[in-house]
Amino acid sequence: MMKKSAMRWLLAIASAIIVSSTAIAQSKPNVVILATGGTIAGAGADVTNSATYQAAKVPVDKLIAGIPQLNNVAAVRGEQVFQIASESFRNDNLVTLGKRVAALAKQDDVDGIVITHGTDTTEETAYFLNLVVHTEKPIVVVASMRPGTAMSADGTLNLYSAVSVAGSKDARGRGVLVVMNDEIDSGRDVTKAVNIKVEAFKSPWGPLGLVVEGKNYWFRKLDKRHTMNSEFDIEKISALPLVEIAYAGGNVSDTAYRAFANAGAKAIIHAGPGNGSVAGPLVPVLQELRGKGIQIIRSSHVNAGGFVLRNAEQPDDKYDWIVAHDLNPQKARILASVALSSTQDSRELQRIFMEY
Ligand code: DAS
Repeated sequence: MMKKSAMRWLLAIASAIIVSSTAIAQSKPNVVILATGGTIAGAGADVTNSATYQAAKVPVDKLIAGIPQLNNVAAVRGEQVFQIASESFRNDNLVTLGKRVAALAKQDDVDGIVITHGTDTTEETAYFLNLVVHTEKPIVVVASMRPGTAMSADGTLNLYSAVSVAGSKDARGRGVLVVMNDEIDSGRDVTKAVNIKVEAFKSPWGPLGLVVEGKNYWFRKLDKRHTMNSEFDIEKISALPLVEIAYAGGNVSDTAYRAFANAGAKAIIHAGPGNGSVAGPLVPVLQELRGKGIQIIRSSHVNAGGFVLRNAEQPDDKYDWIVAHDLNPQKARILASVALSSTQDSRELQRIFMEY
């Protein structure tokens, strides 16, 4: 018969363990992982296949089970929102994802959200969420350049870092973030600059910070409007208007621009060389399309950081055109799509391009 003192001692130990494990559980942030597909969920035939594989194969629960260390930084649960390669994202995928993120961000039992995504359009989704989700909570988009089946796969550490950042109090209020290759970038600025290296993502004006072994090191904050300070709200968006991108270099013709106009585009992003330059013969065509009510937005496809200055390359005031400021064509399309869901006024649109 165990002595009463020993029983009391055991009960005291047991209750201390329960209290401490509850405290630890409560001290860990709750992070939800929304999986959409991409290489981070990819699988190749052999460990040497770092570039030959099928994207969007591994389900979110398997991604989470593959990194038991996630439990050291957060209480994690997953949802499979889509299972697609991100080049196949449509506007309605953006709206569906945005509404799910906004709904989760409102929940008291959610401290941060991670979105696993393909690298091809990470920059578009991250910018879209930055514009339309009203929350201070960290929202982190994460991808990988190699499938989890490859040697030196980058997805495991990227996802661990992303969950760690999403559960960090010091990541709150910084806008939507992209965590890749130890960097914490702004969803507004970052773009996929190289399509075959692990160091694939670049922000023309630099990252916001670094994350190393689960610790964040911040260097700057995003100056442009975002999330809580955005005039756009996913809860007021049911569909995005059609905005198309026409890529222009030498020997450009008006074929694409006219085809987009005939297809009902509300705006055409002119992805021009240099300062969003417009070839002489194209100017009257864009003026004609503007006259039909289509917004013309001059962007630059220079890859290390475009910066289109209003009235510098073209008399934008005279033609009633818009400049995309430092947004690349694919980001300009996202902002134009969101902005056109609330205004058709070109002066208002130009304000929006300078503020977001
Ligand atoms: N096709 C790419 C995508 O899904 C694969 C990747 O790099 O994630 O964006």
